[in-house]
Amino acid sequence: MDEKILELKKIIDDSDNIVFFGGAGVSTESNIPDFRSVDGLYNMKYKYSPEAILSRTFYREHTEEFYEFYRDKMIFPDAKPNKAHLALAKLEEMGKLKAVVTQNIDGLHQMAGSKNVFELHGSIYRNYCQDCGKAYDGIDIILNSEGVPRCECGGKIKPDVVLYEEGLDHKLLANAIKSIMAADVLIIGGTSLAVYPAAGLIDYFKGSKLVLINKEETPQDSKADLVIRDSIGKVLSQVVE
Ligand code: CNA
Repeated sequence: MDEKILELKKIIDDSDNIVFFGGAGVSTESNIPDFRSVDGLYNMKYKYSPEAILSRTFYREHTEEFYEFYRDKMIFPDAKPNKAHLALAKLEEMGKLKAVVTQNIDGLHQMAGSKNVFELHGSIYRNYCQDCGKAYDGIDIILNSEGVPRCECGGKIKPDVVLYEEGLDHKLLANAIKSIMAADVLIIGGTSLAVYPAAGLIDYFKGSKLVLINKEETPQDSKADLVIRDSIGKVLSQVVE
């Protein structure tokens, strides 16, 4: 086993108070593209950047185009949890991992069996009517509609995902911060740490070991006790059997 993987294994073996903070890179091995790596959404041919399309202004002014992109690029109905999601669920089951704080909206952590998941940016599996507030669970209502999905009352249905220019849910944010503050080990993985305020949450960590697993360099690498620049599924599946 590689030296760094052995070091991570020891950190995990020695702690029963771990929190994981992750992003889109956790799901690329489930074939969901992230925004920033070489084969991420940024490098595909779109008229606008993902951030522009997934903004509140764009949603309001070009709702139909928003949905075109959203159906095509944000919903992956066949995606299955990968080795990273499964390893994290296992660590929670073993009583070692206390929470997953994720920027992802794909629901794959829960699908893998994780229970305590803070979805900072919401979930594609929840939607609601902007007029009457009726909740629509699941992705079928979006996938089986054309153009702008409508509620039975006629109102627009909006996904319960946090768009750029929108704030995070206060209670959820406070609970995610609380879990990070209480952790002894924080493992950060599959995130460019470029999207705020989510990326700022790691500043609340006061524990003993900060681990960063990411394919590319991040602005926070220098703060970490251990940096592993590799695929997160490959790394976590080696340390969690
Ligand atoms: P990002 O900015 O796209 O960065 C992803 C990072 O992960 C990059 O630095 C990559 O190098 C790295 N990476 C990619 N694959 C792997 C891998 N297999 N192992 C290790 N590292 C890898 O994504 P962030 O999450 O940091 O950005 C925040 C945005 C992207 C959030 O608002 C998300 O909601 C949004 N997003 C979510 C999904 C999803 O739910 N799966 C998909 C695409 C974008």
